[in-house]
Amino acid sequence: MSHEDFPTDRPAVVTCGLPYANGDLHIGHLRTYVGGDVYARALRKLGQQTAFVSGSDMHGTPVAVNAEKEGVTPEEFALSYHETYEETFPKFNVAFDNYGHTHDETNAEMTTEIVSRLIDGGHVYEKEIKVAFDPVEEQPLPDRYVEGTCPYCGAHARGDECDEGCGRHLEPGEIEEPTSTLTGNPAEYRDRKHKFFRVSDFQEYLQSFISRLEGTSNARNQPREWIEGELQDWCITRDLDWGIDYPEEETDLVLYVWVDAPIEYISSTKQYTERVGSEAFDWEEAWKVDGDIVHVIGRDIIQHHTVFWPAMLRGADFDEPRAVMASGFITLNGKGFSTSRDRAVWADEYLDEGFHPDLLRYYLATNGGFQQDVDFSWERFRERVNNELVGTVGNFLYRSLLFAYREFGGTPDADLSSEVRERIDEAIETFGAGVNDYSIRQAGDAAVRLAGFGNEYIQRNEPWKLDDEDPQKAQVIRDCVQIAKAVGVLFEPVAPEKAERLWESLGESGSVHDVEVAAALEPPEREFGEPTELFEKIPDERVEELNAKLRARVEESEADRDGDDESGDGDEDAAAELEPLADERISFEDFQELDIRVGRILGAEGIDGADKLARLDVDIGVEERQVVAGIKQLHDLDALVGEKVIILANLEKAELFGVESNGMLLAAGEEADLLTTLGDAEPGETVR
Ligand code: B3M
Ligand code: ZN
Repeated sequence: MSHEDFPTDRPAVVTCGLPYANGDLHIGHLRTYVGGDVYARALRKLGQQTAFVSGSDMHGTPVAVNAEKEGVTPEEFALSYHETYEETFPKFNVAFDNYGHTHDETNAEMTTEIVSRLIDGGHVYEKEIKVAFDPVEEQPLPDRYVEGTCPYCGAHARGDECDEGCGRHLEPGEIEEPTSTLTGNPAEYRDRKHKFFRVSDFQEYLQSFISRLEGTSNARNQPREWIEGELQDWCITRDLDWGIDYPEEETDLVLYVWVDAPIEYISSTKQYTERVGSEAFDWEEAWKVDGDIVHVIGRDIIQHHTVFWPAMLRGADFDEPRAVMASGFITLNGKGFSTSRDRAVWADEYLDEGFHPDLLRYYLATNGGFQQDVDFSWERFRERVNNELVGTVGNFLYRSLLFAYREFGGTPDADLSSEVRERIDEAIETFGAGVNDYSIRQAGDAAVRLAGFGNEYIQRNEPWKLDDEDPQKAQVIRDCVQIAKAVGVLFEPVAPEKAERLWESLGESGSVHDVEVAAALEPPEREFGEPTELFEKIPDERVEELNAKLRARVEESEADRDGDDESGDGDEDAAAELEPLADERISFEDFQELDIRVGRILGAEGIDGADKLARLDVDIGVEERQVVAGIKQLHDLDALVGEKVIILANLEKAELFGVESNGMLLAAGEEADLLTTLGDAEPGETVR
């Protein structure tokens, strides 16, 4: 069952999953926000009336727990992150029409209205359930305040989700062997009265909803299993002070964070209407009558968006989502991001390194399909920027516009050839089909491919070899300027700022943000100035430098964690967990490529300014090496002199805190227990 293609004559709302106002953003978080922004811009390019909204998720135990750790109120804590997010998104050209938060009045009112409608409709009931309690503190332990074992898969689970195992939403009382995350005390289950939303009232509806739902296939298929089986009702209240009060009666319960969070999608749209007027965008038309609602989320929250949320909307008599686009996970150099280990590229850090936001947008939007997992590495980033943005897009634009400027002072007087018209038409079509398939990669690639065609076209026609009098010369350049203009229009969703610069250098008036795809075929301006390069190459050394920085940071933070554990207030769970064995085997040849040597420490000293790093001089027989290692606080450096150690000698060089590291000291475990030999192997002998 499919909806009418975009553009429709209904208002569209594109939403992004609300970030918990709970910590700094890294580039992994940005994937869904960039994705949502590209999608909203692409819809507008097709002429679709679109509002793009989101907001910060202020409530819930993740916020409450962290605020408590920092000794501030949840409100102060969440607001400060909210403000950071509000500033950060625009820096990446993620331009929400409205970015609110769940703790404001609009959302409190909207939530009260919707929950009251569910109550009035008879979809909410009270039930006595088991709730985890800290018996020492006499405190209820909702959600993340409790951890234990998942009853479904046996994995370690925290609060309301099994985030390390089967990924299921967990209801209060379900976690086995519960302990308090605050005190470490074993928790006990006590009877408490809570409110439940009868999701099972909507089973039949949800089954038909899912058959209509568009978006990425993970979001359309995964819910089937839940919806076919017996639907569990959903506990919508919590024993917490922080949240929106349960309406209509005197209780000390607040609503579960997952009730008021998605409602912010509606509240945020309403705030947008309040700002621009309902002629410009009518939130009620979109949410209550007939709109095209597209949710862009991470794949870990598919169940909330395809089961609980549509049931709530239906129960409260609102319109249903048209599509859910669920992104895959993102890794960094093949391993998960870890905010606690500082193993991340932070959003601010990326910008501080001087990289343009559109480069990252391009990477995130087109490096694989939206629902596929994506790996980020500085190496791959450099490769894609240099080959695709500099080599294909930038190269075509610069060479053709420079030629046009020098020879014709702008666009030559000639008609567009039918070959190029058709090729641009095809690009517009691919772009539109990408939008309708919810493939931002396809929409984003359309411009890059067109630029690739432009390169091939100018190369094949060699206008530089043609005589000034030859009309063919004007023709080829006229075509190239048109291709450049079309690239600007079609690349705007992915690289808005770069596209705007191109637009200006084409002498176009107005903004490329405001034009639709048809502008790609409108005649270019007759005159324009000398173009400048749109993209710059990233040198190899930058990649080495950035990787080394990341490595140093992770080492610093691991050493930090060790320090914390020693003082006894660290996370218990980090203490002695063994990493699982690697899945993949390597060949003997691969192993032989590692040049591992016996070494002897000749000198060791701490590096000024770095808490954890030490500089070592190591004799490895064939030569002396300077090696940097994160052992400053873990060993008595003076006592290490004369000790035999093991060095990976052919690791690429890195610079850590301004000191070159030429090799790696091998060590085991969190305490950096140094490897040595049992016998009398001499420095320089190889380990095999
Ligand atoms: N605040 C973040 C998450 O679980 C959560 C999203 C809410 S979307 C309505 O990814
Ligand atoms: Zn599980």
